[in-house]
Amino acid sequence: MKLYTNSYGPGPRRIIIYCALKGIDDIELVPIVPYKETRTPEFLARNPAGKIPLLETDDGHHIFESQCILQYLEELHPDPPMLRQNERAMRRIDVQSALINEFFFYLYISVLHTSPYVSKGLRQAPDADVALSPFWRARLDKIDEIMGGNRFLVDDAVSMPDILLFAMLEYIRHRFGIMIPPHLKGLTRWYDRVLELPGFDPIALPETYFDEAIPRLGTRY
Ligand SMILES: N[C@@H](CCC(=O)N[C@@H](CS)C(=O)NCC(=O)O)C(=O)O
Repeated sequence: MKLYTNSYGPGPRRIIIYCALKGIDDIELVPIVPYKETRTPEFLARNPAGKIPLLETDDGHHIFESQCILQYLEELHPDPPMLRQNERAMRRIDVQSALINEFFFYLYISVLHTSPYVSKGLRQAPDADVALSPFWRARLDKIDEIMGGNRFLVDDAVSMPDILLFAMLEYIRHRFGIMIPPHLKGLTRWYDRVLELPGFDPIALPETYFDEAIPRLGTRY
């Protein structure tokens, strides 16, 4: 199997974190530069959406969308289970996963319209952040509320939503200086708990990602 990927994008990081936690080390990694090598005719023939991560199976099928790749890998590597067998946990996994994807959708549009990192080539409308910020904040509040007193997002063991959300929060923290709002104490503790999981390596963004923007703009909550 081959994974077309990079080492730091939030989608790619989901797969990297999953494989580290599961001890999967037999997938060949093919490094891809996003927005460049993702737009070539060869790449688009493999993934019409032109995105990484992209998994090529041993029988030549292509699977894209990080969540779909994780579901496929989970079928091959069911232990320890990241998508639970019991009905109640499965429903919580579905709800948390849906909220996480909504959270990231709203947040990413906000960031696109406000971050100097992504301003090139886009006509930014900073009001988008004002309009959308309550939407992503509400999703994060709900994720925290559903987690309640559990150690992880669904129960006391790691499951797929932990991986889905962590990769997103890690990326926006390091790239855009957006932190977990401090009133979400459960999620704040959860973030540190994930960082301590065995096999887990923190993200390393390429040098080219750093400029003076975060020091200049400060972190946001
Ligand atoms: N929903 C997709 C998002 C993937 C995504 O946005 N990938 C970015 C890098 S993290 C990408 O490949 N961008 C390149 C492009 O748009 O050309 C997933 O979860 O896999």
